[in-house]
Amino acid sequence: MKSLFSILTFFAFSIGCSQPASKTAQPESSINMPLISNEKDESDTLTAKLDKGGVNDSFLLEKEEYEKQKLLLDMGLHHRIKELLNDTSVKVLTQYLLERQDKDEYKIFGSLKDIGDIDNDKIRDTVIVVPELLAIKDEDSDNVYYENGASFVFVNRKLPRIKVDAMCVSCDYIFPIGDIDEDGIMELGQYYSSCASRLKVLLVLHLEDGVWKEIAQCLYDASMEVPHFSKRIKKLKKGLFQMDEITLENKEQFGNAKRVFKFKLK
Ligand SMILES: [Ca+2]
Ligand SMILES: [Ca+2]
Repeated sequence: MKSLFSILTFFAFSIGCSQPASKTAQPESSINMPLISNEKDESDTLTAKLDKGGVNDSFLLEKEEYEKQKLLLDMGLHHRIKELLNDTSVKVLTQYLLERQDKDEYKIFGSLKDIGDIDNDKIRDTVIVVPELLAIKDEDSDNVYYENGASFVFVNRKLPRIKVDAMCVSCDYIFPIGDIDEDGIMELGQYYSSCASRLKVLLVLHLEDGVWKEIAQCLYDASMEVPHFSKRIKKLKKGLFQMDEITLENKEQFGNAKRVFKFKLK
């Protein structure tokens, strides 16, 4: 994937879900929301510190905590995101959310997409997109660097989240493709958008040892939208699936825009 992604560049931020909340969503009352006694006073104090130039580590921590508390009080924010705000292992981009609180696009952070029963427990699963600061390990140097990204987060806590190192993300970019290896968990397709480039990537994800792993990929050309990207990955039989790559480059190089790749998953 690294080689494919290296040809893409990342510019704009655009996170979204287009489908309405599922009936499986849990009520807001299930969240234990801490209270802020006087929000305005705290805001004024923080602003005063900023004016004095008192920006240091402790100030940033205080600001982060203030943003977190403000979001926890927001009834429009989905309870699953609030859980992540209280999870020290996840760094939700609080400022990103707050900057959008009064805009229409903010509604997506209160809604879910139903993507079917992924773990075969007879309960349909729902997914939401969460903006997140990601720790990414460089494969060559082993150094860790941080990048704004997002995650597909399932309301079903048994399913781990899927991290995306870009911010052009929509709930529609993740979709089930069937249980290819028939282990009881659906494999997922993912549309990976670089925001700016014509060439995107289609990925196949397989849940293994509690992590969604990329097991196959092909290119997606945004200028050739038919058929829809979710129709370009098919299970052929147990342990075998196909990906259709349709690009202008294929047409120029091989005389046919469509190339078919077959993969095994045992
Ligand atoms: Ca399920
Ligand atoms: Ca499977």
